[in-house]
Amino acid sequence: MRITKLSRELFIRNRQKLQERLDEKTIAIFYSSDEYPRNGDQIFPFRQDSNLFYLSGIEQPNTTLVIGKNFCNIFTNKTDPHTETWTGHILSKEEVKAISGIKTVRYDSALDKTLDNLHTNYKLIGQEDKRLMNIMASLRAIKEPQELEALKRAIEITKNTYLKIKDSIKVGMMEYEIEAMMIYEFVRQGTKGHSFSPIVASGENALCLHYCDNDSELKDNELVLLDFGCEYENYAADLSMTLPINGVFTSRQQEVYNKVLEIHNKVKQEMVKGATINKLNYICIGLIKDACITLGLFTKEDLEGDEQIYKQYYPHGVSHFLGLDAHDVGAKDLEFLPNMVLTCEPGLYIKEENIGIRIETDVLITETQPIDLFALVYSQLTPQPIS
Ligand SMILES: [Mn+2]
Repeated sequence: MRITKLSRELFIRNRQKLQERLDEKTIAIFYSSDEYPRNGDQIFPFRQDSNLFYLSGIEQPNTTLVIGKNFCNIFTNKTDPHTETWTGHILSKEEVKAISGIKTVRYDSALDKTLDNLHTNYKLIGQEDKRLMNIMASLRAIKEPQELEALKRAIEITKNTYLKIKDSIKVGMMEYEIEAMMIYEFVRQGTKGHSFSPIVASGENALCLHYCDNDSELKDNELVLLDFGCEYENYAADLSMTLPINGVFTSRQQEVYNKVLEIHNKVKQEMVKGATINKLNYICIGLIKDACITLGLFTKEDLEGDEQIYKQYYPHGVSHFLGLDAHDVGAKDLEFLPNMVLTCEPGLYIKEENIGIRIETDVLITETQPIDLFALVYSQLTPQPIS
């Protein structure tokens, strides 16, 4: 079993924060992810449920956390030498205790009886409970120092990878060759891989927002849009960059790119304490509409006739929370507080001109100015600064 490098103080603190929000009469139950069969005797790679990891740090299946205001038990698999021969070490009770900081570790054979007993005096709730999930989202949105370190490391590795890719892109390469560089660099730098399916979208492929076939040839005079990030200690990076394949933008590509970059910078400045994703979307859509008019995609009169007309050029939102999930928990009306991390990702997609451009970086909310955690890569990325 994988053992997290994050220390138990984080998980102890996370549980305390949840316990402060639970009432005396409620017990919350968090289950680990299942192992999903792939084919034959193969299973998909195991990824722990994000809430269970956040509260315990335990990375194995068949784990259940039962937590109340003044109660905390964790249930795990009994160590079994036969299984261990084939699939590796199963954590002992002592190890679970050491990783999670939970004092009462029990085998999962005792779970049903424990829940039956608790049921008589408490209300038992699980991940289907909306209020509990809202609490988890508001807790997970604000990062503890150890979480920020993990996120920064994920971003650093993604940045290093991007810089290598940027210098090797050539006309005639296949998209999957770039995907191969991503996974090579991620694993070589000590991560388990991607935090989501990577997008390497050249030419018209960039018009499909979640394109991930990555099997086309990179052609002269076209752009390639990369949207990818690694996962480090279960924390996700998320970066989108768009480059001219032959190294030089056409003047039209440059014009559209500069608009997206300008919008990215403007929206990023609004990522301050008290703002919300809803507010960023509102600001971004205003900027997109103006940009579309300037770029000649539609006129002011067209917009007056159909205020949704911009959606064919910009059909997605500008930001999402980032953390244990690439599209992390956190509502669109959740007010920003220091130590939240969100993406900033405006784009423009012009089908008739074969242009799809998105610029996305990861931004830390602070007491004062937002900090672009990709700032370094960003300055090196810009093929030509806005004039
Ligand atoms: Mn994103």
